[in-house]
Amino acid sequence: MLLVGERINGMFKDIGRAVAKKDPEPVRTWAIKQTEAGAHYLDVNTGPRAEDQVDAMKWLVKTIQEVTDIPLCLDSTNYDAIEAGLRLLKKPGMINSVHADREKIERVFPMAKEYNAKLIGLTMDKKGIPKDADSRTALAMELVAAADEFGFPIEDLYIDPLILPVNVAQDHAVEVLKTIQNAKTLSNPAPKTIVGLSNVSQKTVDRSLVNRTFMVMAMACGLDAAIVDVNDESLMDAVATARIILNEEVYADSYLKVFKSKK
Ligand code: THG
Repeated sequence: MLLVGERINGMFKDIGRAVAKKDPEPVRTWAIKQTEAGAHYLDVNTGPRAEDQVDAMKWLVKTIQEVTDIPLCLDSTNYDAIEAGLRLLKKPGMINSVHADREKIERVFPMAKEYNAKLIGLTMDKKGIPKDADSRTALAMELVAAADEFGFPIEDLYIDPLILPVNVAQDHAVEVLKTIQNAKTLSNPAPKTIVGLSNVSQKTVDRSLVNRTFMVMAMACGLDAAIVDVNDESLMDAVATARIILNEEVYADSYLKVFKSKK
């Protein structure tokens, strides 16, 4: 399970403010905290309010790389900001994200290939996010076909079926789970799958419980990666336990300790 730390995102007030004022402290703190908690990548999102997205992305990437060696997942709808970030990366990173939309595909797949980056492909197009699993899977197939067309390694493509808050889009969650299963049938080798986990719990009363419950269900459907709150210990314990139950890790009474020591 590849875990991407979600916390360096302008959506959070402290990070939004840090980006606006170019105050490195909150960014450094969260880069270190997430690295220590076992993140494999860090999501980097300037937030919608940053005036100059290119400049904000460059500043974030530099600031983070001063305190951690783990690779970065550049999260933006502004491809110039993503490319500016890619140029500064010390290690091959991840692009978050491309839509199943011809114009975006033609811009992003060649860029991902050039910078040797992994790529997240969202199952949405100009019409938005479809509800049912079959429509989401059809968009995933367009992304798989694009990988083939542009000579992009399919195992570096992460299909994201876009989980939505369960309090307002309750009928989507089960469709997302089916899409995760379907993605594995699209090609051989198959693309990987990822979700932005915390979306599912937005504005619910016990976010951590909703997050970890959906997480283990998605893992049972074959999920490969997730953008998560790596500092949520109950989530990390659930991930470790799900790996045991799915027989991906050998059981020992000390398995939680083992999982933590691998960080
Ligand atoms: N797929 C992909 N990328 C993504 C998402 C996705 N990137 C962003 C997001 N979704 C995943 N990251 C987060 C980060 C924070 C929250 C949810 C998802 C979140 N934030 C608090 C909130 O909105 O309530 C912020 C409030 C605060 O504490 O300041 O929930 O799906 N590819």
